[in-house]
Amino acid sequence: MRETHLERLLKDLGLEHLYQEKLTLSKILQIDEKTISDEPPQCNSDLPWYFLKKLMMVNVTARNVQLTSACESVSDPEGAEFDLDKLLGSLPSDNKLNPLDVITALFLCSDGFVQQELALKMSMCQFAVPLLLPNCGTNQCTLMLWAMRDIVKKYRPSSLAESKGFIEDRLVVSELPMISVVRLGECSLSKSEILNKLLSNSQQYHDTFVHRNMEGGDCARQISNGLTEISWYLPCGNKNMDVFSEPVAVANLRGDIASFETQFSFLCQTSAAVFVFFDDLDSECELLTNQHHKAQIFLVGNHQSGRLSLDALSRLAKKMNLSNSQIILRTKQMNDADFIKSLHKAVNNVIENSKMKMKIEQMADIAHELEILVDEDCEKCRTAKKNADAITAKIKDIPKYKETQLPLQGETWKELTRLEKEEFRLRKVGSQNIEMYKSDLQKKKAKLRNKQNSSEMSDAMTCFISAISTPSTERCYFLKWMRLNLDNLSRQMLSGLREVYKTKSKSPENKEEIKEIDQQLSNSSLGIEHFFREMGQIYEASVSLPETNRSRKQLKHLPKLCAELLLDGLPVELVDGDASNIPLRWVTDVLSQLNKLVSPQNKILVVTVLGVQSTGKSTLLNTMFGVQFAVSSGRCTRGAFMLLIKVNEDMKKELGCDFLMIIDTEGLKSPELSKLDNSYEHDNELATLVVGLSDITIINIAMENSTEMKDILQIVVHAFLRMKEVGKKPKCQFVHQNVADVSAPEKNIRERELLLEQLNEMTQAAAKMEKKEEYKNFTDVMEYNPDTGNMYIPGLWNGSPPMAPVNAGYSEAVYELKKNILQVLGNHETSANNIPEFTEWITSLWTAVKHENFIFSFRNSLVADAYMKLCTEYNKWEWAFKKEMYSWTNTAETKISNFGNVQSEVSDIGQLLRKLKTEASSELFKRETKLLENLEEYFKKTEGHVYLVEPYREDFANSAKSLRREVESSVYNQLTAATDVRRGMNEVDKIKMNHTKELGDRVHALIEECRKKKVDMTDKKLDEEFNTMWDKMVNERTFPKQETIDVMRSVFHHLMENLRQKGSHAMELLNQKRLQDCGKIPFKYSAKGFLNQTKHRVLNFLSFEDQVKALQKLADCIITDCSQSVKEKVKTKNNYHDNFIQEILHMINLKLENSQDVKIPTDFEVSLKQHICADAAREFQRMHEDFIQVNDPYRCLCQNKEKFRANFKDEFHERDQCQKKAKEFTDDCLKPAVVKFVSKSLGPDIIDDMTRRIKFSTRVFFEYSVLLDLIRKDNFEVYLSYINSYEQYVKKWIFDEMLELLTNESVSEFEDKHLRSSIKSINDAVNKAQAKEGGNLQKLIQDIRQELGESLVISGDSLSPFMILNNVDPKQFAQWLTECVKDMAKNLRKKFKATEVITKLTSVDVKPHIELYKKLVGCGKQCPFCKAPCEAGAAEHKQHFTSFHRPDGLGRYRWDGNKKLATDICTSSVISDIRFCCAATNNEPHPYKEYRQIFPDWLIAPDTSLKASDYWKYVLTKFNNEFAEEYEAEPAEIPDTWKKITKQQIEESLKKLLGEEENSEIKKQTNKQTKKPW
Ligand SMILES: Nc1nc2c(ncn2[C@@H]2O[C@H](COP(=O)(O)OP(=O)(O)OP(=O)(O)O)[C@@H](O)[C@H]2O)c(=O)[nH]1
Ligand SMILES: [Mg+2]
Ligand SMILES: [Zn+2]
Ligand SMILES: [Zn+2]
Repeated sequence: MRETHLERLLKDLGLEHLYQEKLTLSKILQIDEKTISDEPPQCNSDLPWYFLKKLMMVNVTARNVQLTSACESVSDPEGAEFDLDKLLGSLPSDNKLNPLDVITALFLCSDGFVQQELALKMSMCQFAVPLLLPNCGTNQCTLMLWAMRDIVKKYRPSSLAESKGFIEDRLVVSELPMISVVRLGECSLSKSEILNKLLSNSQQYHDTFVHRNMEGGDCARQISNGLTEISWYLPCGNKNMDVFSEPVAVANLRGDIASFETQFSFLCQTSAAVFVFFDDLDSECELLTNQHHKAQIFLVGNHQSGRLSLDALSRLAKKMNLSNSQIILRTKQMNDADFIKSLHKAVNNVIENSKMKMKIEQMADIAHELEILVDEDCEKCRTAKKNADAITAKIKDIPKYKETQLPLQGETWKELTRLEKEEFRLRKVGSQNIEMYKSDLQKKKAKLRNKQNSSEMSDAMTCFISAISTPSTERCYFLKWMRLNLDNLSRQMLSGLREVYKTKSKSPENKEEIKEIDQQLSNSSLGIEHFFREMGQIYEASVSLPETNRSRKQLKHLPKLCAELLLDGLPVELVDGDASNIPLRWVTDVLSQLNKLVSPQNKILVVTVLGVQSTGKSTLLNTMFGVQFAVSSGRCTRGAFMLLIKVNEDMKKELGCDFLMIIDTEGLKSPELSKLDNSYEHDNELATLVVGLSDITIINIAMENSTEMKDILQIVVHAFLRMKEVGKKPKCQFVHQNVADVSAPEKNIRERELLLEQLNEMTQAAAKMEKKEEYKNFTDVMEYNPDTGNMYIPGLWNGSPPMAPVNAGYSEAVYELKKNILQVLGNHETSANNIPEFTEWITSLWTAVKHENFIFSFRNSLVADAYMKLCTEYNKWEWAFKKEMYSWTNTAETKISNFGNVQSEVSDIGQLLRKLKTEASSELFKRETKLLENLEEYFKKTEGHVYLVEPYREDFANSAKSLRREVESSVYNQLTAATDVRRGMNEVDKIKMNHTKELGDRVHALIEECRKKKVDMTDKKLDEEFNTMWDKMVNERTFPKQETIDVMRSVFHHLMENLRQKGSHAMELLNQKRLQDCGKIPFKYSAKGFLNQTKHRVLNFLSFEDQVKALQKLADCIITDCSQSVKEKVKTKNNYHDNFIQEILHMINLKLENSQDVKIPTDFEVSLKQHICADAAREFQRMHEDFIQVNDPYRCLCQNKEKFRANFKDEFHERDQCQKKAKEFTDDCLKPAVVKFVSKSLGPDIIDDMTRRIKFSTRVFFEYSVLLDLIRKDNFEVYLSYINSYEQYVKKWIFDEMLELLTNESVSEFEDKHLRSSIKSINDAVNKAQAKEGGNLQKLIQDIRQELGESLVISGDSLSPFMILNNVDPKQFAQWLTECVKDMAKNLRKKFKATEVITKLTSVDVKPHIELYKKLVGCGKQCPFCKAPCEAGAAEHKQHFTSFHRPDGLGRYRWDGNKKLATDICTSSVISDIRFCCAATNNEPHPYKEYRQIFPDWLIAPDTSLKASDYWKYVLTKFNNEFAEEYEAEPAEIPDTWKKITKQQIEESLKKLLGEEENSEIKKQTNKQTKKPW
């Protein structure tokens, strides 16, 4: 019937499926809803999980597993009546469970690793652990040897009390005497309770064994009879406290020995003494007499029970040959204390005298003899042990072993680390050529890697790798065995050293000694992490081999192995604390394998801990998450370890991640200690990395060393400040440990304020060091709430170790902390990183850390990505803004142009302008607000890492504002200009109108006259009549000439205003030469003002001649641009407007401001402006005169003479002129208007189309595309023109590229669209006008015009000839008009198709290439050293940056002495100790490191990848001679490593930069249907 017992219980507990399947570690460690819920258990099936949850957090209350609901339901309301039955009824019901049953059931349902974990945690709680586990299903029991393997305890036996030494041992291998306690028959004494009392010292009682007076202890045991538990008493070396002065194991068999003979026999064979408890016995008791005992038997009877037959007892004693001392009776006079005293005496006696000591490991043999199972007997466990033993058996001397078997991680790896860091830091470069030096370092590195590769893999590593390639369970056993073995090997050595280290480090006087010990500690430690570290090195070295290499291929699978282990919950070393480095390639590949294993469930959140050495960081994490980071007193964790914890489905959504990654770190050293070995740097690196990686950082502060903490906080604050700067927002949680008082939180308010004060102070100090003085408070650096950001945790031990259990308060507080942390993580302010992103963080953080100046060195492709996304979005908004404003302005302009010709609600054009300006402002405001809102919305997103670009947010907001300002001023200018032009035209129009009217009158008079003549009027005659009339009219009328203005004078006036702010010298220079005389010969700068400025020439900088050349080049460039712009203006055939010259002057100013490499001498500026203005003035004058000429009323009249004549004749003959006039109207009025409309609208369309393509989407992609195209051409001349005339080059490039992309069809499609729309508005207008009753042709046309007033500009001038028509039927005219318009559309369409794209591009109003250029060329600033263009995306940015710095030689820099082109690259120079001179430093040498003092708005990030500049290295290497010749210098000395860079590599990497986006772009575009292939 027992079977059903077990089954029933398991079912009750909901464990039945696990009996076969077994519970695994990853299952109990995973984070699920129960983790953070405080719900008490509701039903029996909750109990095991409740117990597990508490136990895993080492909570001593874990065994109190009862359903609270059972008690609550019977609790009576206040004042209920007395009811005896009810009171009795509320006594324990049989629904309750004995804790032992729960424990037994759990052990039965767990795999070996969970059992180990259970036993370990139970022993930490000072609970007895199962020694023999019964299985009432099979009637067998198992010796739980494996389960107890993990328990290590430290104690001090009396022999060491003096010396203060101690013993640290794994209990299963300690030889200890064991005392067993068993029961024979019924017994009224609770032997468990008595044992507890025996083992507790007087101050503190602890329930080691579950006993009947405990909660649930009285419930009938269902499956735990036969359970034998074991516990240990371990002394602390204090006579007053120790119950026993020597260690002793205590076993306790549950149940009657009569039923559990096997167990009893086992105990008799293994114990030093067996205490048999009984109430009553029979003298024949064979059970006792038949045994062949090794153990001394004690009989313990309870005389108080009254059932004891003394007679039988004495007979039995005789039979068994027992002495008096072996019989202990609880007599009537005895109380508990007395009774326990006598027991104590007996036990003490045994401990002191017995020779019978046995390791639990040895008990396995006895178990075998008794056919007791041993948990270690399983096949997998045995093979694993064999494998592990094979490796560890060979270890004799740890340092030597490491040298021979794990050789790669030794000095070679450390040396590699040194080289790597030097490559980034360039501390020892001295006066050498940087690039040569770097090249040397790289060669040295390659050599070391070669050396690593040259040796065969050691035996140990071969065995190790083959053993971890076994299936999962066996591998886990193997690793555990390795850990146990290695730990056993090094423990003695290490625990001693650690203790010494701990004491010495408290008073670091003897520094050398401490350093020595530290070194020894690191030398003598050998754990599995060293084997994995070696694996990493083997892998890293193999990666430097060619891909086809055989051994590289063979090692390819290593990362996957390691990834699997990580998934199994093994802590994997992230930072090697000895070498102080991360094997980046290894870690990256492991993580990417991990990603493959778990994708798409690959989101992780990271929890890390930082704090002083040995302050219980690892303990805290272990308690919190139930994991097993190495824990020990004294210096223990080295470097940093990462560990994965699964998040269960039910919590994934809440936490927003699939895994938690826990990172445990090496304790930071106190300043005293760090001074010894300069580990300050190491600590700093580690803290920065860890904070950078974490989503939440636990700052562990142990109260007793809060002063030390203060200094360490400095490091932490630095790390946070750096993260703030690079855009990561880690959260932090301060944990104050060893705060005993319950009132701590209140008492600690003051404490907290103090902490915040200190943090603020430190923030200021750190900010100063990082040159970020704007940070004044800790809260500026991160979100920190002193109230919620602090947790107080009482001491770990309740009492003094080793006998102290873990403090329940500790466990509870840690649980609170855990809930708190999970809750903070669950606040989805930002979405969790996925594994590749996390890897990216590791890489970029670590590379930046390797640089000295972290903040400026940090570059992260995630940030770059996020920035790019933001740019792309912003560009879209910006373009939408501009486009809408274009079309608004178009309409407004049309309104102005039509003013006077169509009716308007305002009578005065000035009023119209004011009205439009107001409208413009509100339009702009509306759109600016929209843009800012978009930005706001964008930053609210949680995905896409928007928080990373938070620092750039202001740039974009400012850009939006400046965009508004810019567009506003340009719209105002445009409107004003249009108004002014219209005003001018108004006069002319009026005159013309009068003329036409008069002419009309005269023509009609003439017709009358001719008709009266009654003669046949031949055409000739009519002509003559008309001519006479015409001449007469022309003679009679006076035609006032339009006055021309003196453009030159006006221009001079503006130039003077412009130069006034430059001071009197400029004005003097301006007045020295007449503007009319300027600009007639090509501009040549004579450098008068320049000569006396340069006193000496300096190394590495533009020579005087070069500067003059540079100025000349600048001038040429500006002149070209300006004359281009003037030409554009002239082409519009508009009247001159003062705005024009102002625009030109503004343009010059901008360009001069942008040129940073040379100081602009005043005389240069003045003469350049004179030159350009004079030229422009002449052009504008001509334009102005042309305009006057074209619009001259007399000329216009004459121009239309023939038309008038024809009209006259038609009228005379009363011919039907409808068709003809309709055609004329169409051709003369509508067509130009339509063409103009189309041309105005075409530009934005083309831009629309272009910006959808990657290369024109953002500044950076544009730059990449240009570079990619350049390298494809790979032609010296092309490079040269790119480098030396960037603006011109890219302008042309954009234009060419557009021509390439635009086809005739695509463009005419856009045109067609607008054509159709304008035809539609014409037709609508005609229909509307026609619908109006009455009127004549003039009226009709006027109506049509009115209708079109906002969309098309139909010039009044062209209307003239119609004005004299009388007898045209409007209806018919309208009909014809519709026909003609149809024809016109057809013709125009044909014409559009036939016109070359290039012609269109140059004639459209908004020039797409110029607009694109403006958008893509960025701010136009160039790196002050190498001239690489800035690639910032926001128009208004505080800081310029670029990712493609070039060797200075490409920018004409050469060494003064030998004239060789320089190879230095800004990215390296700025971290070296080299100095530079230039105009900005007044030609005084200035350290590169402090370049920001001179160029504060440039950010030159040290090259983190050491790859970005490869592009230009390649170019200089390939065209070294050509450049040298061109620049009149000697060829550069090319470092060897440069020569290895190939064109393909560069092309590939650029393609990748573009390509990734290319794909996503294509995806995005599929629904937008673009017809052209990209
Ligand atoms: N008395 C006391 N001991 C503690 C407490 N917390 C941890 N310990 C013990 O302190 C020792 C060091 O704990 P660890 O968790 O290894 O400390 P750590 O900060 O990880 O140490 P390192 O990694 O070497 O810097 C262990 O023996 C712990 O049992 C505590 O609150 N009070
Ligand atoms: Mg630790
Ligand atoms: Zn540069
Ligand atoms: Zn810039």
